[in-house]
Amino acid sequence: MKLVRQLLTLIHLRKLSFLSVTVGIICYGPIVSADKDIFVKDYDLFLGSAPSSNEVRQFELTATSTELVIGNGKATNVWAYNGQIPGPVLRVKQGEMISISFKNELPQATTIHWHGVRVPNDMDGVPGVTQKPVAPGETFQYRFKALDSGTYWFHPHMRSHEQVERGLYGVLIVESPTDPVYDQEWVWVLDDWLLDEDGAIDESFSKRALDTGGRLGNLLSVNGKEQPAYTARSGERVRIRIINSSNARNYSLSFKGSDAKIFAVDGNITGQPLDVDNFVIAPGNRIDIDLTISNNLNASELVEVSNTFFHREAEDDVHEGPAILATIRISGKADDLKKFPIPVHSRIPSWEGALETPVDFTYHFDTKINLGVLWNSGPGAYFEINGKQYGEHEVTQLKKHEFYHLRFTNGTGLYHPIHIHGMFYKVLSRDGVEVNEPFYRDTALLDYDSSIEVGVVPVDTGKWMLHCHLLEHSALGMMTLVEVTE
Ligand SMILES: [Cu+2]
Repeated sequence: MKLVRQLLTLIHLRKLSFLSVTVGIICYGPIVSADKDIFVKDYDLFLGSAPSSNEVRQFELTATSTELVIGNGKATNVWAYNGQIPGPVLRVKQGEMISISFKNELPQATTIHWHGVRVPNDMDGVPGVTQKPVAPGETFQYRFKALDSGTYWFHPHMRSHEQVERGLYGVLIVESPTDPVYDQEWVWVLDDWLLDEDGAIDESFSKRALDTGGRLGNLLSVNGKEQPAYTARSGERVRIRIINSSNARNYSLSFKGSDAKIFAVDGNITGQPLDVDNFVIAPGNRIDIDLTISNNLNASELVEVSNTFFHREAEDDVHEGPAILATIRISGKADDLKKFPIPVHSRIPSWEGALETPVDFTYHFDTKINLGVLWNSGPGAYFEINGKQYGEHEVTQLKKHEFYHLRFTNGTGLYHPIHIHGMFYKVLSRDGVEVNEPFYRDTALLDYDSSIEVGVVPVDTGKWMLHCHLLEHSALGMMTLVEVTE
């Protein structure tokens, strides 16, 4: 085994690339097949395995309609898990079994999707594919092992554009035995709300009424609060788990006056710390931040956390809420400084040469104007993948433990955050230019009129969704399925 591993490492380092090219020429075969096997092995090493545990963690979740104050305004009718926004933080240890008794007390059928979590296919919460919708008054038992540590979230996968927007989302945190201990840990769920003058949720949820650019709210919130205030001492190290639960809004964050580094994306620890400033947190994305509060700050000074992402389709300033998302007030000086290094993942596969492998599947994201709208038939536009709406596609067939090179192209002048259920992928290129993201993700932003290529190794069998996580687009058809078989 050791010899095999050494050989693989050698090929991996491309010391044998000349040899493989020669073999390729002699055999007239594809010269990349050997590399793909290594991609798969490296990916398995990256995933590793969860510590074993006999612990079963029980939770109860009830989706209800209730009254809550959103932002700092008046109470309004919302839909929420356990009557709170965000829903409860479910915190477990890697390797533990999670068992959730779910009850639907909404006026609509619903499901729960565990976003980014590798679950058995029948626990994935996709109605009509992995389970029956949970009708009003009904219950459903979700049960799965926490295979991967990190920051995840859960939300309905039925009429998500309405149910998520009304407040149905919660956080799943899977702790790793190797997580460093920070002075503080904060969980921030970012959302924007489209409220009317009375502070009530704008009710344009019919397909005809949907904003094809995506619903951008006029009130930005962190955990349902407008510009919440946190406190920390100068010199403190804070872990912030950030989740973008917005239907359509992208965020980029600035931590003025302090040092903030991203060390996990979509739950996965990165191969190196990343700058937070230019990282786009698209709908569905999560990042974990290592924040060191500057030592130069004095008591009562403020660190402002702002959103700097500008949506090109924002029509007027009603669509652009306040840029400041939260403030951190300095309450004094930390006595002792935490010195541990920012966590890094030491086994991020380089997948060198992945971009040169043939593209296995292309997904073209586009929109079609519905001319029939003039005669009152359906919404004004449909959103399609490869010219078809959800339900019209042939399911893409993938084999477990094979490497696939996927290409996504955007025929629209709109954003499409691409989410694939049940697997993590690595971005290989943007607009044909190779990029080396030192991490895996489950959601990536496909920008206006652009393309991205990704590499992926599915390891869990079943039918998995591949869709736009801009929830108005998925509602209007921009979803398809892949099926992973042995
Ligand atoms: Cu989209």
